[in-house]
Parts: sequence; C-alpha cells; structure tokens
Amino acid sequence: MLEQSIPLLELLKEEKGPILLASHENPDADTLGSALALCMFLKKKGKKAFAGCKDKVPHFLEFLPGAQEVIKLPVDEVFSLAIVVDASGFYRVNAEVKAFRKARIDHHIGGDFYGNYDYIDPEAPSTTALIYKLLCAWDKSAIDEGIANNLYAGLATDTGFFRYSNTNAETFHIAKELVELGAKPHWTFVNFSERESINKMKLISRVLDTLTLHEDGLVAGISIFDRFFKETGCEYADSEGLVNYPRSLEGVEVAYAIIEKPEESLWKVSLRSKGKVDVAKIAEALGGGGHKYASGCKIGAKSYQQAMETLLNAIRDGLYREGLVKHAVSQTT
Ligand SMILES: [Mn+2]
Repeated sequence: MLEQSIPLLELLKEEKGPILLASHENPDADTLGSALALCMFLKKKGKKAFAGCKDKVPHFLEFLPGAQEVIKLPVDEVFSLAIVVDASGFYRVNAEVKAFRKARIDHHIGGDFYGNYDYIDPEAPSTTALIYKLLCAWDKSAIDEGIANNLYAGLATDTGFFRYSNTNAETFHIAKELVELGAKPHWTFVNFSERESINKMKLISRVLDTLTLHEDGLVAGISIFDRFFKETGCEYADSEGLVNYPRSLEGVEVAYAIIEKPEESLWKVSLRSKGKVDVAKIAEALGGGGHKYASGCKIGAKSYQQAMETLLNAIRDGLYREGLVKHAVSQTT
C-alpha cells in the first residue's frame, strides 16, 4: 500500500496540536514551496498548521501562494510536531524550534535522523515531489491551485526548469499532474525569470568582475563581498543562483560562489558540479552537505584569502578523487 510507505502520513492524520513546517534559512523555492503547500493542505484538513522561516520571504519568492502568511522564526510557541523541509536537519533552520516531535522531509543525502517519521528520498528531484506523493496518498482531490503552484515551483526550480540531470520521466509525470491540478508553468517562469530589479543587475555586474578560473579551467568561481550588496542596494537573498554564471563556462567541472557574511563572521559557499565531481563530498569535507551536483557549506576564516585557500584545497581534493588532477593538496605541500 502506498499509504504505508510514507512514514509521516498517519502521524499527520492523527495530529491534533499545532504543526510547524520549517524551511531552511536563506530559503529557495523548494523549501518554501514545500512548507507552504503542506501548510495549506493541512489547514484544509482542519489542522493548526504554520509555515515558518528564519528569514523574511525574499523578493523572488514573494509570488508563491500564501507567502505573506509565513511566520518568522524563532517563536515562543511549543509545537506538537515540527517538520523541517528540504534540509538534512533542524540546524539548517538556524533558529530555535521547540516541538514535542520533530521530523524531516528531504531529498538530500546525510544529516540528522529523528526516528521513524522521517521521509527521505535522495532520488527525488525536489522535496515538493515528495510532498506531492504524501498529499496524493492522503487526498489528491484536496490539492488546489495554490498548493499545486507551490509544489510546481519547487520542482521546476530544483530541476533548473527541467534541464538538470535530476530531470527524468517521473519529473515530467509529476509536473503534468500538477499542471492538471492548476499549476501554471508560464506564470511560474515569468515570476522567477522576468522580475529582476535594476539593483540585481548591478550586483551581477560587480560579481562577474570577480570571476576567476583555477586548476587549468576545471574550476571557476565568483566572490560576493558584503560591500557589493550595500553598494547596489541588494540583500543577501539576491545572491541566489549567481553560481550558475561560473558553472556556465565551457570546460568548467566545479563552480563555486563564495559569499561574505560578516554578521556571522564566516563565508557561505555554494558549489555546483557538471557531473564528473561529487560536490556533496567537497561540502561535507568543509562541514556542509547537499547533492552530488549542488551543495553548500560555511567556512569560518579570518580573511578572504584564508577562506579561499580552504575552499580551493577542498575542491582540489575533490578533483583528485575523480582523477582530474594528478596530486591531492597534501601531496603538493
Ligand atoms: Mn530541494
């Protein structure tokens, strides 16, 4: 039975107390779409549900149905059940969540496990694809246009609008059903891709000036300094997706974006792979995590130079593991 294969389903059906759907910090469309879709569905089922995030909803996600109702974490309330979506643990919420029971719905590899309720499938193209299966097993007829659009937004963006290697027949199958349920592909695309601000363009211009190649062109990256945000009137959330510029270069296997976060005294790193190198392993070596093709981590360092050295060493080790360079870092020093 499909119902029994989804660990959280019975728990959610029986839950009578308040439920928090927590998205990870610096939200993307998959985490926020997951939280909103599940929250909207649970409310239709008479549950007391909330979608929450540490950060305010960024401009590029404001169009998601229900986005204005996201609560800002942390809150004083103790939830009966809290589910973190699209993250390998509650540490990714980066705000305290008080709940009697905690669970995860995710498609990342690794992370914390909280017991029998976690719904994890690293093969899933997006977390919203998992939420869709959960909702279908419960009551497909309760998936309305708003829920379908949130689920579609996560699926579309996590697959690069159906172009990345995690796109397969099932991805299109789920997308087709979501469109039948009211998801609007063109509207979604326009909201994501044709709603940029002039400030964001100015930020991109500064960031592209930092574009650097390493390892004979196998690695490319951009550096985003905090002053760039201030000088262009942008905020941190505007850095979302910029790592795709170095990734787009011919010959590049690993792309990075390193972003200064002075308020946390660290550097946030996004990593992308075109397929030969497992960037999840590189991120894990630096205390982060993710997928083979997309991952992230944080580097605590006194200076930009020190953070870059740490990052480039870990990337070099990643290239070495795949036989793309002759020497690991330890062998060259
Ligand atoms: Mn995701």
